[in-house]
Amino acid sequence: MRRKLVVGNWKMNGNRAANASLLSGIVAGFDAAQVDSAVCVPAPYLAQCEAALAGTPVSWGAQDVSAHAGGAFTGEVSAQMLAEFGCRYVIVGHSERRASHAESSELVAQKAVAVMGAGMTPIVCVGETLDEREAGQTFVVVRNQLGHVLERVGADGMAKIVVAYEPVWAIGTGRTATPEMAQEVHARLRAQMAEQNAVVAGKVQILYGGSMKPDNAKELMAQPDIDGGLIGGAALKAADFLAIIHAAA
Ligand code: 3PY
Repeated sequence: MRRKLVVGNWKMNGNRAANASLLSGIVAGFDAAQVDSAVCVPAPYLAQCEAALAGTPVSWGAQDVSAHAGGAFTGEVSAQMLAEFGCRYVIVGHSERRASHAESSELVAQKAVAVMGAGMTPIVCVGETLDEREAGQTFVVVRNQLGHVLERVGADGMAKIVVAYEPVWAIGTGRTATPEMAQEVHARLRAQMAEQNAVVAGKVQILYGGSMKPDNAKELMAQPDIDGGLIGGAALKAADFLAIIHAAA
């Protein structure tokens, strides 16, 4: 039985005062022993998360990482640096980065390897655009995106990743995939992993992301292959984030 995992993706939001009340609100209301939870925050707030969340059941992490270990890469943050701040998870390949920073699936795979090399768990995002869905290309696109990562991490490494299916057309648009649409893709992703190792594939958490909210979370997470959520806007309000966590429990 896979544990549910609910991860907040704060994106480029927050300030020290707002973060403090959001984090304390989450900790105060988090009582779902059956659910794993984390917040992935802008890098400058990792120290604040470490101070607020260490010793609580809520984990924290980052939203991106450099594929390089160190050196002349102005503006980049290495996996080792994130690990020093106690990060458990690092999102890689979010569609906003694939689109606005031209991140290729190969680069995303290298980032996943860097994250694992520093002892953390990459949350590997995959997802199709509206044009790709309408052209019937959804499964081809997500298979290719995940395939790059699987090729690099191998069957053993696969046990140490989390996958997030985030249809691009559902991100920041208020549109959500129906539970059946999402389940269909999640099942395909798991089947793809099972080609490498069925036992391990059965253990990998596959999250749904893309406008998951308190009012649609339960139905989505009731699907057999949807093991939690990667939450955008609803992760910025403690009450909404907690409602999603409770829907997962
Ligand atoms: C969203 O729900 O908007 C997301 O992009 C979550 O990562």
